[in-house]
Amino acid sequence: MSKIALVTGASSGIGWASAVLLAEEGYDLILCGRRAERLTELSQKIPTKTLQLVFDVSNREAVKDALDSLPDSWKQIDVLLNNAGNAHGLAKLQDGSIDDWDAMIDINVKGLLYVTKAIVPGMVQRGGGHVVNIGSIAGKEVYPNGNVYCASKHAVDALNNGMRMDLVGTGVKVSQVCPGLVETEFSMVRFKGDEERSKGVYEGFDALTAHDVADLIRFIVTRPKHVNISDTMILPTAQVASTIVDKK
Ligand code: NDP
Ligand code: 8X3
Repeated sequence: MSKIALVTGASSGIGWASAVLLAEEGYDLILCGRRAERLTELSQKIPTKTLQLVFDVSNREAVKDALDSLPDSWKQIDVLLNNAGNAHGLAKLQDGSIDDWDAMIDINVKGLLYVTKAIVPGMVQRGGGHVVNIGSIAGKEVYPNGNVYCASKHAVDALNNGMRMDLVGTGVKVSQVCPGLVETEFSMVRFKGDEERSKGVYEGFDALTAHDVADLIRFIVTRPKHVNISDTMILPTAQVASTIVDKK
């Protein structure tokens, strides 16, 4: 029987690259995101079977409806890649936008939980599966102006550890990947479409590519049954901490 992976945030960046590499490993893919046209474009590049689910992870009903709508032949999900997320804004707490805070908590934390709750009970019932959570270096340390984004990724770090404890003995693996600076649409979203500012984030050093991170995800999900890579951090060689990047 073919293996099935569900990727949230497959319409861009790390999620897109991971879907491509998981297909290379033979997985059929459930591609999730809000931008349907992007998912269609991606599905045309994937040689295995694909199914697209267009929903907002922060909308609890939409998550449930989307996952309930899966045909029976797609319900036995082997790998859940909890990747959808973004930073919204970069400002001192006293100057921050409450709408940005809501977005980050609702998408990065609650969205991850809603999707997990819809899929993990089935994995437990089947006695196997693998949840890979995309955290961040921002979930291991904080940096100035990163306040709520860092808090949301610290929450992912805690949930990753909590999930692994709760799922021990069920056959379900839980792993986290915490990247440093990866050049994707991330900064365009954070800076609300300001191209100049976004480009500046990745200037003067070789940032990670989405493919670099996807390659680590591929490694994690292809380990033997008795091996779980519980937590990882992947950084550009030029980066040693959130605020220490060797820019030329
Ligand atoms: P991108 O902006 O390129 O991709 C983000 C993805 O998340 C898109 O596919 C987007 O799809 C999806 N997404 C965002 N909001 C929602 C939502 N409400 N509902 C459903 N899907 C949503 O960024 P990255 O690939 O870089 O980010 C992926 C993950 O990696 C995030 O969790 C991010 O926090 C994390 N990360 C990124 C780093 C970086 O430097 N780039 C470093 C460390 C971690 P759509 O808009 O179509 O809904
Ligand atoms: C994304 C990396 O440093 O912008 O999680 O927070 S950073």
